[in-house]
Amino acid sequence: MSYNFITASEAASLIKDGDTIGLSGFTPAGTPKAITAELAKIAEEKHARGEQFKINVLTGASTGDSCDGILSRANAINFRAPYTTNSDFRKACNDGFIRYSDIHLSQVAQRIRSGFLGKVRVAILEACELTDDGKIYLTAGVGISPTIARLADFIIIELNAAHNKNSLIGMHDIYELERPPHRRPIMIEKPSDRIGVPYIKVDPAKIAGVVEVNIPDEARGFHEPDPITDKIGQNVADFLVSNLRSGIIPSTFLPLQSGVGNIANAVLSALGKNPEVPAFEMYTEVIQNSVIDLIKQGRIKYGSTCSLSVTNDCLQDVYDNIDFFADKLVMRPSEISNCPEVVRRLGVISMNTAIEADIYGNVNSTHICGTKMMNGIGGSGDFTRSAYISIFSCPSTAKGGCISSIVPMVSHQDHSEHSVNVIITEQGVADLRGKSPMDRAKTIIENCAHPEYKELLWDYLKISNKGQTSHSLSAALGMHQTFIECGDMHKTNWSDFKR
Ligand code: 0RQ
Repeated sequence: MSYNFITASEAASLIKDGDTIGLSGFTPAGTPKAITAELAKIAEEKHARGEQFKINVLTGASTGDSCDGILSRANAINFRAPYTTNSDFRKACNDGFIRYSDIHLSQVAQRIRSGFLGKVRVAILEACELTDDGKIYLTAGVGISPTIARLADFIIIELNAAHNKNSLIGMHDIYELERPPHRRPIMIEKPSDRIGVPYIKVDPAKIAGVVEVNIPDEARGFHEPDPITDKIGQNVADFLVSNLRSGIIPSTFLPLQSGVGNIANAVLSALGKNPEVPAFEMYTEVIQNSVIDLIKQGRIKYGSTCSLSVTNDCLQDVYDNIDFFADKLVMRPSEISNCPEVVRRLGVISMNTAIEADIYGNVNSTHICGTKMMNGIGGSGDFTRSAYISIFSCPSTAKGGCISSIVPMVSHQDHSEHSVNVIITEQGVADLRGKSPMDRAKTIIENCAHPEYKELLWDYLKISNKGQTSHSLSAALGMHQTFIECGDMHKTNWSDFKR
């Protein structure tokens, strides 16, 4: 191969203070790992000499510790978009050291293309194969790779031998959208439709260096299922079955999207076990272990995703059995995997997790007590707004019961009452479709709030000023304020808040 093979440290030295770098991948899956770690070392050395070194980082979604963790600890990030799950990053961002812009994941590539996020100088792509004529075959995640590869001044490849290229080649469907007004319809009519090519094609001269590595993905494990997540999963499955029986969901079922985490795993597992649910398809942004298990059992027929965000043994299982999986999986760029146009056309049922929901059906997915960023909106908005049925689930309480996840008014709003169809906790299901705000308040308090908080919420309605959406503006965040002051929402006393 005629490329310039360099070390990760040499590659990192090509990146200058103030540069914007774009990374391949989506979640830790498919994200480069070696060069960002070297960049952190450069930052630490420069900072020790009193020199400035900070970069801007654009990604598909979250990354692993070797990007967000290491770079945050080295105080090497100036600006970052669009989503992260790293606790060191979270702290640095909430402490004001990182400028973080939380963007709907389907919109990141478009915003880069349109110049909203400045100039991408370097694209770092993790690949399993690279050809002399500039074909780049990605690994376990796609994200914004096609766009940054085209727009960056130069590209660095992390050629990662930990991935099995013989299995991966052919699993991607790479297609980049045109800029308006030249954009054409996205011709996906079912999750398995392919519209692109299995590689990114660039001018080989643009590849400034190739770094050979052998580093497994930094996949996150999950907690063992617990009775609360299992009950939420069961409630979601029962709700979907009731909609199947009534004909709202057709007998062939509809494609599902599911967010990341334990609740998502529990929901899919409950659906998989339910004999009334026919084998179904996924049109989603991340595929977790539970989806791979259900594909093996024949319960999921097809998975369209942006990444295989699975544990390494699960990924190895896919690679080892690629003859079985090849016609059941496709990985797409995030602007296609999460595209509202396609979600609306396919009738996707979206299932995401809330931090809190209010009694009228507004959902906060991102901020703790209205101020501290948790992770970000991810793809939840891409799917929710355009879904055939949009579902949010969460445990009815957090922090040992001291926080009610059902509150009078959300302390930060990501998804509005206009987009949220159903709220589900371990307590039950609130179907908000076709209901007025007051109908919604009654069904959410009755079915989703924890019994310890129901009376408080009913009392809130009594002290509210009546209107289409009844509220007491001075008391609306009273449960949050009480938690901040006393550490327990149970102690809320509405008479403490002037009306
Ligand atoms: O904190 O870890 O300190 O105990 O939030 O909560 O219950 O473990 O649930 O890991 O599934 O995360 C919404 C954050 C849920 C996630 C959120 C505290 C709680 C705990 C985590 P501890 P759980 P999860 C797919 C689509 C938005 C983006 C999205 C998320 C921690 O699902 O980021 O859906 N979603 N993207 O104690 C204070 C509350 C709380 C609370 C929970 N009301 N107040 N703390 N917590 N509720 C992803 C992609 O797009 C790639």
